[in-house]
Amino acid sequence: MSENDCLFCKIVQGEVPAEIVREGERTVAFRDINPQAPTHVLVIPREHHPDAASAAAAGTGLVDEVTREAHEVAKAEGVDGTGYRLVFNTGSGAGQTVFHLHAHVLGGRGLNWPPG
Ligand code: IU
Repeated sequence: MSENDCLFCKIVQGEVPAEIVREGERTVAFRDINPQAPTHVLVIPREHHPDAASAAAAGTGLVDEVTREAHEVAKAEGVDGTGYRLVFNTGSGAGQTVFHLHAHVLGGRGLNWPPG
């Protein structure tokens, strides 16, 4: 499943460039173009789902898979030991701007709580 005009579908299809750090059968991980931490990688499913909630509700198993891949990225980036933050912005009020499920993997610096 892909959607016209979905930027992340275009990254999956190689139509928009991205610095890919990891690829799985059902997922792709690439560096965020506007990094908010020394490690800031986005993990997305190849299949288009607008957000984590809708992918979970569809019973795709993709939220689990994205989460597993995010942990592999954290290990590869060397931030699993100190800790990292996994964020699924869900809805525009929470700051979601790209409506294709993605997990932000943030690490490599101290992260405050609560987030802004
Ligand atoms: P958000 O959770 O939907 O706000 O996250 C979208 C992220 O996608 C955001 O951090 C952007 O910097 C990032 N991004 C990107 O990595 N490449 C792009 O071409 C675009 C956005 I547009």
